[in-house]
Amino acid sequence: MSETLVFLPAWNEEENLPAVLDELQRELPEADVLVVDDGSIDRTAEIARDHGAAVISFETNRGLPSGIASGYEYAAQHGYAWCGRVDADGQHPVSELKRLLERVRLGECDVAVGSRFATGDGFAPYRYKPSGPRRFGTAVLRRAIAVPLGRPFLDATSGMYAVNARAAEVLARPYTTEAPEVEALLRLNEEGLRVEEVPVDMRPRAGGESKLQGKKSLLVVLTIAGTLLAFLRLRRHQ
Ligand SMILES: Nc1nc2c(ncn2[C@@H]2O[C@H](COP(=O)(O)OP(=O)(O)OP(=O)(O)O)[C@@H](O)[C@H]2O)c(=O)[nH]1
Ligand SMILES: [Mg+2]
Repeated sequence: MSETLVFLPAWNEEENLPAVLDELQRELPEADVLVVDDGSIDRTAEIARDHGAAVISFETNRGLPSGIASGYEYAAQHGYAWCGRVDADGQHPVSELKRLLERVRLGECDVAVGSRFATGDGFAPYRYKPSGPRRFGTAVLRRAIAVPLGRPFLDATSGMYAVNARAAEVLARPYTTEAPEVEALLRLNEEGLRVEEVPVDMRPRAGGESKLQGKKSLLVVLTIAGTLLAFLRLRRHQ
């Protein structure tokens, strides 16, 4: 068994998964790979197995928050020292995850989050432009999240993570909102874990459909706002 697990939440990603799993094999051959197949009705699970990945399959779609918790839970239960998460749609270059994992392995932080919006180290500002309504959501979230964290955090919905065992345990607890990454940052902050936002490049989704469209994206923005409000109210009453 390897010391590192990389997991991918996946829902009907047969189109993108082969390239992502090949890239993982090429760039991070030492890592074990887990695909959390969330009620997919395509060949997601089969492709994952054919590529030698471990697979957790849910009968029906439980939603991304469950998929994320399951990935970290698997890492914690199997005693992995390090755990990475990338999307199954090809947006997260494995070479970038590798850099995040290195920082965590060196003990520079407990959690490294890949950021599209952070700058420095040769990563130019405005290199990634969210489209239409997402631009508004991103701007609001950026202002809101800085309040409970007590510091700026530019890409609070990024799913590209590298974490150590202690953080994996914290992230494995069930999520109560539709904004699991935002919830994760608040939780890590409460637990006093060191979270570093690391500039990375991300790619556009390679193929297939975004799971975050129309009504669903509005729901996410609303739950993010709700999560933050509930958090602030709770803190005021403590
Ligand atoms: N387990 C699980 N994974 C999901 C679910 N919805 C999306 N995912 C996966 O989560 C990752 C992110 O989903 P995307 O639809 O790409 O969301 P996004 O990256 O915010 O949106 P785009 O920029 O449009 O790609 C992908 O690997 C999806 O397959 C779900 O309900 N369950
Ligand atoms: Mg995506």
